[in-house]
Amino acid sequence: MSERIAHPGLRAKVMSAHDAAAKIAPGDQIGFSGFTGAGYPKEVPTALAERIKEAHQQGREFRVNVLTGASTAPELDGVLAETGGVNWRMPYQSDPRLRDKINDGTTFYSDIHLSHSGMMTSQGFFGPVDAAVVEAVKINADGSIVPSSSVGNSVNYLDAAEKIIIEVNEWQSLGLEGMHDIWRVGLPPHRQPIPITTPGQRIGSASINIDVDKVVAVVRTNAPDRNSPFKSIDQTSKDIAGHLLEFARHEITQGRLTNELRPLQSGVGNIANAVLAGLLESEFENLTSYTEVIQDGMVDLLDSGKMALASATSFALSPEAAERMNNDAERYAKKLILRPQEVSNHPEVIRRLGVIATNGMIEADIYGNVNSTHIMGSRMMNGLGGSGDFTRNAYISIFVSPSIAKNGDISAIVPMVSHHDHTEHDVQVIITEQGLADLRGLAPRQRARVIIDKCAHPSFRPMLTEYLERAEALGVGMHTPHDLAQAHSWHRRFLDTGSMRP
Ligand code: 0RQ
Repeated sequence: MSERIAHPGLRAKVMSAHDAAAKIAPGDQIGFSGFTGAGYPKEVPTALAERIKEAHQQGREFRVNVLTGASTAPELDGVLAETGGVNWRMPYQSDPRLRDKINDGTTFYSDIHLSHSGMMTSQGFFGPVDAAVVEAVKINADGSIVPSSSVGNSVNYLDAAEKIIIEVNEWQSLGLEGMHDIWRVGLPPHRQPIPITTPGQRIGSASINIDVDKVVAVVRTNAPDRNSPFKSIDQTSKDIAGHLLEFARHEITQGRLTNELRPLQSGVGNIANAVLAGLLESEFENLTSYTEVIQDGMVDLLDSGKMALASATSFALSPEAAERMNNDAERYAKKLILRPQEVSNHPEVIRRLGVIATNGMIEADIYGNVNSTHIMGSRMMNGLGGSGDFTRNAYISIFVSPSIAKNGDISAIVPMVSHHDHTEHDVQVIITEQGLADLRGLAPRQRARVIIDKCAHPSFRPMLTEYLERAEALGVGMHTPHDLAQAHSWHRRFLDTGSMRP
């Protein structure tokens, strides 16, 4: 135990998850570690959920506010959501049970840019943080903690919290020590430039210094992260990846990129993994990544030598890749950096480095506005995550999606998006399996024709052209023509009939 908890005072605070959870009171606002299923506390949230359930059975009100880095896991978001005791949640989630509670109105959800979430907490915008519950690989002799497989917003939560609970997880490799780079952005008016000029630069410390007097409990755990296997890469994803790589080659011929490309950011999921797999077989060399999450494809690129290094705030690995990481963390720490999300997603650094950002979307409209979050304008899917941080500030901002969803009943290209996350001003390239729309330098009506021709599914193309021509004929304005009476008729039709098709 002294290897993992080297501070004697904190060793004396080791207790069960049940006893630790008892330190949390109804109404508390809790900042948890955790980002995309990595580095979240494994036992205290479940013990807290038990307390909440008991209270509810006895007719007592017990609700808490849950703040994290991003999505977590069934053992955190899932168990807490199930109790109906999550009052408010931010900034990102992807848990099915929590999603249901958000969509049935039980839980209020603030979908916030990931780079803003920690900063706004530190600024006090959400009120006091009562507790921080954070997973660590180890606690050093000076009380500082080595985070585990994500950093997320832990620094902000540990700084702001009145009481701290640390879970020390023995499943997490001690070799992760040295992979983290902890740097505090601080508060205005004393902020300094973030001195990162290349993705691999280390600017801070390997552990998070904390006020040890605030620690009320230390809990020992031994449990894996939620590592879900990746689906095998389907043809649609391969086609999308192919268009993206062709585009990169075109940019090289135009002298706007070199064979090293620029630091890559990619969202999570099947398409992102297909792009990374495509890069593995490509001619591109000496790649780098400045992103949020390290997924399998990136580890493969590092192993192959195609990628020189990657900077992120978290892992999102399959069980096999997580095992590889755990067995060989010390070696990977030379090529991988995990930073606070306030730094990994900071507009200043993203803009400076000239990141190429690629993210998934639910739908885009003919003018290039993008909806990443809402099904039919109302139902929350996951959240915006870091897509806005990167899209707005990228060198080239790209959105990818299959052209149709739900067996072809839904078109990903619609007359007008049913919810806006990324405006036409931020979206430069849209890719579906059908093709790639390069929107740079195009005015709205030009964009519409390119998006319809290149990205829409052939079965929806005539309907989109008809919409555009009708909107132009209305003559309300030829800059961004819309027929407002019909703009959401496709979504309405889907809600009425189960299909966007007439
Ligand atoms: O539904 O799960 O029932 O099968 O949405 O869609 O095509 O598998 O794509 O997993 O990449 O997710 C935008 C949600 C895409 C994701 C989104 C249905 C579809 C399927 C999933 P099923 P796919 P993906 C980095 C950056 C925002 C956050 C972000 C996302 C399910 O990329 O959450 O970018 N992005 N973060 O059938 C109705 C449509 C639909 C639709 C797809 N138009 N209407 N349903 N679906 N399009 C990470 C972080 O920030 C942490």
